[in-house]
Amino acid sequence: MPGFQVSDSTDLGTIDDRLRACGVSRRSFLQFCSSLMIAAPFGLAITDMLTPEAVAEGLRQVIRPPVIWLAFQDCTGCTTATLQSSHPDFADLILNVISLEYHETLMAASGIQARQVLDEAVQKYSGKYILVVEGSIPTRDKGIYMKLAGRPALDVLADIGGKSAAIVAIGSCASWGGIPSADPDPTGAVGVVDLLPDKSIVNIPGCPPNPYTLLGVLLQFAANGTFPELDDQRRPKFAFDRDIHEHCPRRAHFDAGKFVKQFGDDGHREGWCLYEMGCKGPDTHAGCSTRHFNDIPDVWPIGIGAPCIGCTEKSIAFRVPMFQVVQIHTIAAPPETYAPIYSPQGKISPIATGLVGLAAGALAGAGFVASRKFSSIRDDESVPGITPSHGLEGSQHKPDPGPDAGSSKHASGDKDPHDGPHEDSKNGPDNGPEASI
Ligand code: FSX
Ligand code: SF4
Ligand code: F3S
Repeated sequence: MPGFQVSDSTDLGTIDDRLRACGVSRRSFLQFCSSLMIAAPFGLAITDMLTPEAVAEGLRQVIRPPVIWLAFQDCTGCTTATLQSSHPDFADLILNVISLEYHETLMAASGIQARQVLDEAVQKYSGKYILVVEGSIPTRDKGIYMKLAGRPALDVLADIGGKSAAIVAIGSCASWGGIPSADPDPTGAVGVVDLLPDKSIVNIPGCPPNPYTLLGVLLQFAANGTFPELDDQRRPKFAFDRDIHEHCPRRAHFDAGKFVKQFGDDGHREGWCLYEMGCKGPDTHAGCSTRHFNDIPDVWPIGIGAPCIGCTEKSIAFRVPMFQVVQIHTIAAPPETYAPIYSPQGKISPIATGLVGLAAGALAGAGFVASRKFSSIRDDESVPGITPSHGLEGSQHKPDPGPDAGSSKHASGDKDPHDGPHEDSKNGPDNGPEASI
């Protein structure tokens, strides 16, 4: 790793120096690196290495990046989520791997003393620090609705953001306005990217966002001087490339047509799907379903029985009423998703089909693994011993979606995600509970 280039780095020191000085055990740091690898298995340069030991070794040599953290119109949930953890070590470790130069909510100083700390940090690390912005920026009436030390937040962001090496907008408020921008939006709240479109900015939306995503982004920048690959909304792909619905533990209930109809009903107590309660999971890109908050299993909205409100999506959260049902655009519902069965020799009994399927599946699976290991042809996913013309290949990899598969049916405004299996869902979304935020 080339390391973060900070000329006056002697007082920052490497992460290793800091861990030693603070008496952080090797075991704690390894656990931290393991968590990071689980949170970001792909798409983050620092977790491309094979083992937590290798990641830890690489990170130890990295110079702690200087970070200035500004808070504008926010609830401080972003800071709280970052520092709140069931493992006390986690919060400590975050503060050990970055050099937090200024964070007005966490620091003891206030008033003129805090202002001096900020000025000194900006001057000392000008052009080299990472600015983390929490909260939205009010723009209406020349930004008079929020001032820091007598200066409108607009000016503070332009000044301190302009001198930074890069900016991380943490939370939905800083990414695109968030709650303060909800109708009627009295302050004209916007995100950082609206005001500094030419800066290098990463958005980590979420209300609150996942702390591991922030940490991964900061560490990659510190280690390589780069940000991870971003999507078209400047969100790191490693954390936002899939939607909640793809990995939701209630997905089996969605597929089976078992929906909660009312909070507290039997389906709700049984943990059924919250789609008809307005869950925005099918339209929301985030990793909450697999990376729960505070390191506590099931601590995330759907895990505690609340529908996802789409807090990471600019076009959904605080825009679409909380209990309004979303349309299913991107997936087909059963039975359309079941792979077709091909029978090259006429009719086969259902039992025989099942047994042959099991055996063929095992063989094909083993062959597939072997082919991935030994094939020298890039993207060659053929299964040894099974010719491409055999029906099995088609059913394994390229199921015929059928004429109605995909989004066409549901994009037409059909309120119910299922036509077939979902017989008990007589309440269309329009009959369900309706409320706006
Ligand atoms: Fe916004 Fe952060 Fe929501 Fe709160 O401070 S993203 S209101 S959880 O936490 O800015
Ligand atoms: Fe989970 Fe919501 Fe999808 Fe239901 S609609 S499976 S609760 S993400
Ligand atoms: Fe937000 Fe939905 Fe996750 S509301 S926290 S994206 S489950």
